[in-house]
Amino acid sequence: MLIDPDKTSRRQLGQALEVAEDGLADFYLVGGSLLTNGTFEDCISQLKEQTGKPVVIFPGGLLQVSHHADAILFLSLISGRNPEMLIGKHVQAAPNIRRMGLEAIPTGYMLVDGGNITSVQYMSNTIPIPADKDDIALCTAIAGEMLGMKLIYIDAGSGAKNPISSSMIAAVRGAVSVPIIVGGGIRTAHDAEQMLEAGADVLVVGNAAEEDPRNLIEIAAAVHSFQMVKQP
Ligand code: 1GP
Repeated sequence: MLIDPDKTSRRQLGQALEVAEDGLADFYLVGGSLLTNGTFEDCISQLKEQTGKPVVIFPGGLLQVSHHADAILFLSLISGRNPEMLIGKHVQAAPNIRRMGLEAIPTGYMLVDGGNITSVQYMSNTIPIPADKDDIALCTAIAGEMLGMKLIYIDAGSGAKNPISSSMIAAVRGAVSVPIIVGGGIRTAHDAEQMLEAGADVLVVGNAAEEDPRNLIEIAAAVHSFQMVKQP
């Protein structure tokens, strides 16, 4: 479950957590492309108080670091050609992350066109991979793996109209051996099943859970029943 601290008050977070824990979310990602409320640190602390599940930062910017978290996705935006997002911000963030003792997980982040301009596209000043260009996605993922990325995150962006296609996930799955995270616009258990069948290892759900917690429960149930069948 992705939690955007700006959209989630303390009370809302408490309620969301109850549902997420009942619905068996496996872990929490926290972050956003643009955070303005100054509640990031509080949000992480509250999560750590109320759940035993991993709390992982999905940073949209340099200020999104906290020693309370379990780890941070150390994202390099490999689908883009903005040097700041490829390495620049990392140089600035690295000493801070090291000092905090926060686990940094090297993640090749690939932004894919989800049918609308998302905050991450605008804020990162990068062009997403066209949704029908599976070959570009798979070559980008291979390059990411060769560069040492431990995860590939294929994201259509928060609130994407169209989630990542099964064919793109399958193409990337066939090309890399590291785990694949997929997110952006996942709304139903059916979306989830198709993505898992195609080879996704982790699904990230934000908006659909905010809109109706039952969505998260259904999606989590689909993920866990898939795991039971495929990896009993
Ligand atoms: C965005 O992948 C996440 O980076 C989640 O997207 O909010 O559309 O579920 P949604």
